Amino acid sequence: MFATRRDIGSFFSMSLDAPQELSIDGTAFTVGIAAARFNARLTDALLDGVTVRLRAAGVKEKNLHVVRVPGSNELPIAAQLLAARRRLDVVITLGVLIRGDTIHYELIADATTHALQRVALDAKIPVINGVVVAENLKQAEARCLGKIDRGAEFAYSALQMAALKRLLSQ
Ligand code: DLZ
Repeated sequence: MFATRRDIGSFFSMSLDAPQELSIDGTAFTVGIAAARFNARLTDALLDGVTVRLRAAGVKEKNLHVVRVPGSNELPIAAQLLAARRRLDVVITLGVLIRGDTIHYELIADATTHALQRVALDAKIPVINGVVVAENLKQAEARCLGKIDRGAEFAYSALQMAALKRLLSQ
């Protein structure tokens, strides 16, 4: 079942506790996923984490639409094209940006974050910002391959937002 109004309302209260995971039924959801190829080993791990969690929630294989783009910079346009082509409940964008010798990564991180918000608001479809921004490879690995399962977290955010969209579109 979708989360109820009361369940969703509870997300808006501030708390220092980690949010308790709700069981959200994803069997009716259609999900678009755009994943960068840059830092492929890490991005592929994020993609695995996301799809495992979505399937566990009941999202059907035929309702998972995955596209790949060169790097995180291309995620907003991919999200926009996905949103325009299909009737989606949510789009998840995945990338890994690691600090280099220049500020290039900061520019991409900023521009991508703003553009993803714009796509979401223009298309009226939730867009999950699943771009891991890390200071170094070790930090990125901890978030994509290690104890911190960002993929599962992004999938859970997507399920919550898909449920909210359905609820408020009724
Ligand atoms: C060029 C570039 C660099 C230096 N670093 C990353 C990165 O850490 N993560 C990532 O996803 N993409 C990177 N890119 C590629 C850009 O996102 C983009 O694909 C190119 O600038 C072409 O527009």
